[in-house]
Amino acid sequence: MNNILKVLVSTLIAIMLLHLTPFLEIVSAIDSSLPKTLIFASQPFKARMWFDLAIENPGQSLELELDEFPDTVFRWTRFQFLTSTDADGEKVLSYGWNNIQSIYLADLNGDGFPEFCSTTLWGSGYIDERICVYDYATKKTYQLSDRTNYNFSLFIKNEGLFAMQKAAIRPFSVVKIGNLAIIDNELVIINSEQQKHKGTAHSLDPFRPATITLSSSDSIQISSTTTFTATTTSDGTYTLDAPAGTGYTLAVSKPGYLSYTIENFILKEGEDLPTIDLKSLAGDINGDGVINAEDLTYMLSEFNKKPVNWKYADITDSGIINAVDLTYLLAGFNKRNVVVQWIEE
Ligand SMILES: [Ca+2]
Ligand SMILES: [Ca+2]
Ligand SMILES: [Ca+2]
Repeated sequence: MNNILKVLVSTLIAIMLLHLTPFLEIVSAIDSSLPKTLIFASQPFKARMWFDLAIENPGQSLELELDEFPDTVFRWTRFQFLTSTDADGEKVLSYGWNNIQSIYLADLNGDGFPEFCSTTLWGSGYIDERICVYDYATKKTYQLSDRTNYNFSLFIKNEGLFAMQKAAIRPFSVVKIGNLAIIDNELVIINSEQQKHKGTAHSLDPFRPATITLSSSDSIQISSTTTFTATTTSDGTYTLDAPAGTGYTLAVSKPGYLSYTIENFILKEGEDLPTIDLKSLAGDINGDGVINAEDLTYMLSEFNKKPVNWKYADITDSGIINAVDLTYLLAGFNKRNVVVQWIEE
């Protein structure tokens, strides 16, 4: 009987210890004072985020160890530098770039060793965003920047590190987006074919381009409010270069037409964008978002004439405002800018 009790008690103690061990680990992790140490381990090297101030507040300082660089501690300190500490002491890796907003780790040149990839802020007063990269394996620094013209920033998606080049002036349109890579000793953005989406917007005067804007306010998928734009060619087609995502707003606008907006739009990799027919939305001559008596008045003021003041009253772009244009305007009479919700087929 005693023996059975002993076995029971020792089994109970073993079970308790088993359950206690992870608990103790959590306690010690919370207890450890700053800087925190993260240890990543995986092969081959997949892109990952160390921290991004746009996503979360990591505190004043962070430390990191990597299997690829044993016996070395990397340390980031807010408003200071990225350093490495090994048997030879501490070295600054981010010479010249101290306002580091994020550090992502990715193997940009395919040598199996990760590079430190950062979005950084430059200047006082006028501030531009740049991508700075430090390759610890070769001790080389790379930069993507174009002060006053473009801003560059990083984000991660599906274990891939993406770079985005945006205009520095409103509406901050994205001019390039793609994977970040080092090719022939240069830091470059590689556009993926999967990101080129074709679409069509039909109208009555196809030589006047329509503007397509795709915007996202999703702060996780894409680093900040982002707008991708494209314009239609003479056959109404356009190509938008944008990454797959959800929660997009797709808007088509064209002078003389009501706008057409799709909310909560889902963009899938490699898929075309919907065909939008603007023909029934022609006749908003003054561009106030509604086709009404005002537009009719403008049209009639130059009726049977070559348009002078109201060129968009010549809906067909035929060189004369006549009954054909009037028919289109009346067909859309009292309509307003269209906003629909995206419904997946
Ligand atoms: Ca590398
Ligand atoms: Ca109007
Ligand atoms: Ca006409």
